[in-house]
Amino acid sequence: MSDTPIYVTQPDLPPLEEFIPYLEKIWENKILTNGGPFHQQLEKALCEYLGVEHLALFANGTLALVTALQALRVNGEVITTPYSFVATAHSLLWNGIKPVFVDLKPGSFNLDPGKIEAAITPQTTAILPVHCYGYPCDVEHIQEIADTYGLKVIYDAAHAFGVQDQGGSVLRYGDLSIVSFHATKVFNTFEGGAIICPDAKTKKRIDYLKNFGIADETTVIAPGINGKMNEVQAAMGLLQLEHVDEAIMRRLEIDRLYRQGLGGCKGLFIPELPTTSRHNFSYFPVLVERDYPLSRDALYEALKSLGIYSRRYFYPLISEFSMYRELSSAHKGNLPIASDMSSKVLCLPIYPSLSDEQINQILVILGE
Ligand code: T4K
Repeated sequence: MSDTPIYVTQPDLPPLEEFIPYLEKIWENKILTNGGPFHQQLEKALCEYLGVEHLALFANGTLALVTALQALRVNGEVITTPYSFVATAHSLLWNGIKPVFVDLKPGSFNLDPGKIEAAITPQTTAILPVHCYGYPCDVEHIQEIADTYGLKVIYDAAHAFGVQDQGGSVLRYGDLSIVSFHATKVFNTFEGGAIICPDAKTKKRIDYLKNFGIADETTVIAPGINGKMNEVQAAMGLLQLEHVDEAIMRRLEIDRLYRQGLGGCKGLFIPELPTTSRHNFSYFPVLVERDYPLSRDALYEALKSLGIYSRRYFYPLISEFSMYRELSSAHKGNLPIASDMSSKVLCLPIYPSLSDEQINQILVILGE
């Protein structure tokens, strides 16, 4: 039994005394939100860190997704994955768009581009794939289909902060990408998120849309939402940026310890790391196969009874929730790979303050 609960993740918090000067500055300025100085600094700092040119901060990743779809005037039907957090498909419903679920590529956590074309109808206007656990999608194939059919591509890159391929940040793909800075993410601002945009013109439109659509004191260009990140969140982001590389290094070490420890464990399949030039180790998914002594759910419960809170990300599939399951694309027969993955996956605890001792404890239980 673990003395202190071990969660699937724990926020990486910088020393409190380092945060106080930021708070003092906010108290001094009395600018709390609406694109204040820390907000502006963080947008600049994140562009530099991520190697992207334009980025608009948001209060959370979901509002960023909702606004990204609005900004590109996406409507009708959008092709997306059922294997994600509900926010992915919810952002479509919030825009009055019909989600069309397409299955995963065998052996992957991401949309199968080979199955996208068959799901396109005259109503399809965009594709909304997810770089699940920070594993990049087959971006070239997806873009090829989008170009052929004249579709927009918006990446839900909520898990992909800091992930790079040979050409740089994976956030540069598609028409827009969104990231999440939620407390459970590699880089957190308590709650937070951002849209990565290709040019200044698009960023300007997005900046209006996240502030009710207000362009100036007398002009409102669209029914925008209130999606603004506040100054406390932005200050947290600036401070977190100083520590995030160290945090990712520790995550890498934990990933290695798990891989070494679980390598010979019969019935547990450990997916290979992506072939990216930089991964962020945001999650540690394992697949509990039939020849493991316990079922996936029994293992989840056994860990829980010992104070270890793994998570079944992503079970159930989004397509199984009541607001989606009547859609024809939500039928289980349409999604065999995603259904299989969802029935086997277990995400083990991974976060910088997880100690070697705690990891050993988890390894012993899994190997018993
Ligand atoms: N797209 C994708 C693909 C996403 O995964 C997400 C979010 C979004 C879009 C939307 O982005 P945001 O709007 O959230 O920025 C969590 C997160 O709430 C959610 O952000 C995340 N995905 C999802 C995968 O995981 P839950 O319901 O599992 O979170 P919760 O509260 O159960 O937290 C998990 C564990 O983390 C807890 O057992 C303890 C620990 N924890 C959590 C919080 C909030 C802490 O130690 N401290 C904390 O403050 O959804």
